[in-house]
Amino acid sequence: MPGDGSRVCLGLGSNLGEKQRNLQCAVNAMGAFATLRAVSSLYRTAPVGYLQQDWFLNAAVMVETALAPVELLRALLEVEQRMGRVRDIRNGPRLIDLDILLWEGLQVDDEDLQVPHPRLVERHFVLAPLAEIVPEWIHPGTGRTIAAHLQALGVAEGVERLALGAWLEDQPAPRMAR
Ligand code: PH2
Ligand code: MG
Ligand code: MG
Repeated sequence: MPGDGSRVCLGLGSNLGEKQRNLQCAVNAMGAFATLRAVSSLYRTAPVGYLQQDWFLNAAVMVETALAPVELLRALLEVEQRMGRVRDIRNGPRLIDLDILLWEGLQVDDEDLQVPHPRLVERHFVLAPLAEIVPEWIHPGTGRTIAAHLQALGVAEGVERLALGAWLEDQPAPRMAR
């Protein structure tokens, strides 16, 4: 559905199981309700918030979707669930985490959904991949570009870009269990 939806940036993260496959599987699953427009590199990142866990793979994508924000949130949570995500520890280990980061031309401040993502500007593991795909997008809360926010964070510690090229196509993603 080219051109008939909103442009939305999503953050992806995984630190359990086959991390890269989990990210690939999630992006594939999103094809049911969104069109992929841009994909960042993969990043190997040290855990933030809850430290007693494995390192993460993080990435960001830009999609176009005709869904409303709450509908997209529900669709992403459903992908997480169908892939087998279990929620226990806050900020703890996760098979797959799919977050709405930015929505072109829109801000949302509901109990269940805040866009832009409230912790976006302080998280290197989010800003580094995001700045690859939408460096010039303006954060509506701060008026600054994503590239400026990344620069403001300074030296990246524990955030390593992996030179994997087209990581999405590297291997076929497995089908999801229903
Ligand atoms: N996600 C969190 C908490 N901490 N740390 C890294 N490195 N990457 C994440 O995606 C991440 C995190 C909560 O969603
Ligand atoms: Mg998250
Ligand atoms: Mg999340």
